Amino acid sequence: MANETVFKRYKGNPIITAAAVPRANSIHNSAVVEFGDGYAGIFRVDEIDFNFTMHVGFSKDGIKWAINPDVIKMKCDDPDIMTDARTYDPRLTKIEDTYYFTWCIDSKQGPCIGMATTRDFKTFHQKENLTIPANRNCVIFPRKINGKYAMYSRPSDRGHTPFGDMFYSESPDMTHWGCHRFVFGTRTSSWQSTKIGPGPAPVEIKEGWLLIYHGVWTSCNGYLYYAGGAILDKEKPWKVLYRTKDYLLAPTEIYERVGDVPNVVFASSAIVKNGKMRLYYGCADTCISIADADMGELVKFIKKNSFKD
Ligand code: BMA
Repeated sequence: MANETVFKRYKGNPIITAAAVPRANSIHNSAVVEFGDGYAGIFRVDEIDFNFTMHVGFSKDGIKWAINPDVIKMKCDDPDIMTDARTYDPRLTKIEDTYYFTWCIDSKQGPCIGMATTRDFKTFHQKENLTIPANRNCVIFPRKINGKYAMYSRPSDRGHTPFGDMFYSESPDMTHWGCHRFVFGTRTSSWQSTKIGPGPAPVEIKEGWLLIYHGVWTSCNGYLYYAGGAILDKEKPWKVLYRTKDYLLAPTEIYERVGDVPNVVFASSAIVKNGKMRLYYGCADTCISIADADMGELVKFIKKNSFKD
């Protein structure tokens, strides 16, 4: 085991593997929220024919999960909204009593961001896509900012995207998006030198918005994915207050190093409870693990390890 920063890995990692769903080749990069007296999640399942599907799951403790073998079927009132493409990388955000669920639609014109709402994790209503292609990384803020819904996203290309900066956008109605602002991009000579992208929904803290994001480095042997942390201004979340120079989590464990896409930790959900953050992250595009950090230590680490320039 390599050095750990403030995140401590759960000893029983990985907590979810392909064995959880019939026909799964892998289960990774997925979304989890608190729900009722336990947890609910939307899981990315890459099937054995390489169709990428999404499945609902429930858990009492957030560690042992029952994942529905059936693919989520969404209701959609508008036949012009695309519903038949491969789907991947879900994220979940609760705003008031509604869960907003975004994912990447693998459209013929390139990846773009789809969105649906649910209140009960039984019925899902698909709405307008949040972005045009190409964009495969999007997360919605848990409350309106200055009266508008808000999101971070990372425009991309149709392939494996050897670049990527993050942008902030706002909307009065979750359909029409504008006021796009650059947030931050890559840093040379770093684990975040190829591309960066938003991870779990931003968490509101005293100092601003705490964001866990992924950073990618291209080695002589391909991409490696890491997790970093940033704190952004509360009223103007495109303004960076702190952003980690050191990574928070790196692919060091065998289940993070070995898999369908080696050397990946991909943080996609965070549950903050009792002063702790539990991160759910995809490992090597094969399985899901968790790691916990004390919120006070996490904030301290981000502030202390921030770039000075
Ligand atoms: C995400 C997805 C995956 C990819 C991954 C690394 O953006 O596009 O398919 O392999 O990054 O986990």
